[in-house]
Amino acid sequence: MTISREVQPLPLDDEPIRKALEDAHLPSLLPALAQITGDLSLLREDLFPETVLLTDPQGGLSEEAQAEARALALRTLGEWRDAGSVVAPPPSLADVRRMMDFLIGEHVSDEYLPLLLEELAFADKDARAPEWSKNAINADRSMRVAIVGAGMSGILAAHRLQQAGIEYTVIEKNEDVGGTWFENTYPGARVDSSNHAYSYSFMQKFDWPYHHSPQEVLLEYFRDCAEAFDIRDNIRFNTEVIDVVYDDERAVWAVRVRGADGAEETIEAEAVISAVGQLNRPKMPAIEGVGAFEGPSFHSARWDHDIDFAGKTVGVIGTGSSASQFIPHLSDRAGEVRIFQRTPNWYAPAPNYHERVADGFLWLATHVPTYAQWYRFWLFWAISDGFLPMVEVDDSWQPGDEVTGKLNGELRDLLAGSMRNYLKDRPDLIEKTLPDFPPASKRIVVDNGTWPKTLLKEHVHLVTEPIERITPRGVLTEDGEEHALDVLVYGTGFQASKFLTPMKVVGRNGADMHEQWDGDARAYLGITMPNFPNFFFLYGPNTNIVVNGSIVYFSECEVQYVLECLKFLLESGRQAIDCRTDVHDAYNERIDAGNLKRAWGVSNVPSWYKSDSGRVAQNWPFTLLEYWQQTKKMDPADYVLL
Ligand code: N01
Repeated sequence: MTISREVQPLPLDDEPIRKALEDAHLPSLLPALAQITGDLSLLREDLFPETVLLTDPQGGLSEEAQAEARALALRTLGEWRDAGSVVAPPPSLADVRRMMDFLIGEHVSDEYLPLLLEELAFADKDARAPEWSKNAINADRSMRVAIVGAGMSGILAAHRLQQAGIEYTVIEKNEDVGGTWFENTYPGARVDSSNHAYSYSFMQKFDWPYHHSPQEVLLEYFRDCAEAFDIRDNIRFNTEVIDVVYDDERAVWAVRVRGADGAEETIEAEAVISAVGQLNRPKMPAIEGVGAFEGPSFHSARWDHDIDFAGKTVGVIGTGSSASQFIPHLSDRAGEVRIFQRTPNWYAPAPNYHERVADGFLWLATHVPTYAQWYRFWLFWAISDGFLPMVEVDDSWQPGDEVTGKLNGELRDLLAGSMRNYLKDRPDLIEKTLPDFPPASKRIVVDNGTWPKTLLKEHVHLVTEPIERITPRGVLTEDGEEHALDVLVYGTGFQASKFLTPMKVVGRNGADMHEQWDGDARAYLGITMPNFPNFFFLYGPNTNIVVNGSIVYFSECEVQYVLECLKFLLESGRQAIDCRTDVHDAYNERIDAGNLKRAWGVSNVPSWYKSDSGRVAQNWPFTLLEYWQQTKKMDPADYVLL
């Protein structure tokens, strides 16, 4: 078990404290000190952060103010230790809000307070754990749940069901938990949101080694969670779901599965939770000749670790988030790299992208109670709803405009300035890499300069000529050049809008899920859809977040809602709930209108955010707060009760 949530006692010697404070994130540290001592006078006006920006983590504090804050922290920690290291009683709501206001340098709006308290998850209290149990409500009722997938969302759902005493089986096609973190083992794979936010609110890890940890660390975290939650025995590994069919008479789902030995079996369940993720099934490009290449070729999510790239000419199709992570690594090994880029990307600077967490920060996170949680809160704020206006579409926007509004223009200037700076001696590369579409039209790739630096290497070639076809020898571009390759890697993404592919799901009265969607997946709250009673999606349609927040947060909201639905079934004695069509349609109209006010909605740039029809099927266009509010409680009036 590597999830350290233990806080060690402070040493008697002040020196290690003084040393650690050099790496302190001061805006988070002072509220932590105020909390453990109960002394709110530590939140001094002269030490108030002015901004919440990832690029300015000390909140704009001057060097003198930072030194003053460190001295204050050293004194406070020493006195607190000498008085017995007794953590003050939990702060009042008013005091918590003062600490929050301090940390972000502005007034936290009242409506955010309950949400943020959940996210902070102080005092080992899991604020989102169900406070009820199945047997206490209805011990006789059969309530079996089948969860499809043991990735981040599936593990979470299993944990919550277990807490509520509900019987469940997780069906996982892989041999282990972890989902995307199990499958994507390409070199350079790491989480591009900050770790301290990309983790369960109730299972925060205080000792992340990196700000953006590599794949193996994330996989270990999710393995450890599965272990700690004691859910592994309920997971059927190496087992794939073939189809899921609803029995109208009995209100029971039949989940047909195939094990590793090819044997099929049917599992019955009163409810099904799909936790299969959006970015799971690799997408091969619609290019003539895919499969014709005679050398080794593979998709980034199926990395071939047996290949020795030394001295080889490697071609890569795609420049999305995956390719932007593995190409720099390939360029360190291969003799030559040819990158085939169809559309350029915007790159967001993340200065600590490859940095280890500084020793002092780590020390404080594991020695000062609540410091790690306050840092998570700071991140939550820095990367969440405050960022949304930057991708808003102003009324003045016209198709073809390079920005969607004033703030989007400022974002564009920032991102373009960073790229121009790196490539200042190569106008040809600036020309090829700077997009002519608004930032956030498709996913912004996170980077700390590694990408442009890779492009500057002599043996790396960025090919922007469109691909005509793939040949036995390599890639033929439309200018007639055949790029001879030894290895071809497809960094071409996933079948994101084909939700639940290739599973077949048949609901009430024989309704087929994929036929009902007709290539355009929709759901109510991204969780339920008409004709599929007691069938719930996690990370379903329109629940992907583009700029604001961590997807773990969304899964926590979704699972909370699903649990509310199950509780309703137990309490009401109803067999099933089926989403009302009018509720579902009205909801989706609002979502569609919302997405048309965002850069990704109005832009015609290709991206996995859209289904084949061009509708944004993936993204949530509103605030995190709104999703939290909508999923907190289930309203029976939204459902046909069966
Ligand atoms: O896939 P993508 P990805 N001809 O779909 C190109 C998450 N993720 O695997 O832009 C030529 O973004 C395509 O070109 P274009 C993250 O959410 C997270 O990189 O469509 N090119 C594009 O360049 C991310 O957004 C992390 O014109 C073709 C590329 O292939 C999502 O996964 C790390 C083509 C596909 O890019 C998917 O990222 C990695 C064709 N026919 C990924 N078809 C984290 O750190 C496609 N392309 C958590």
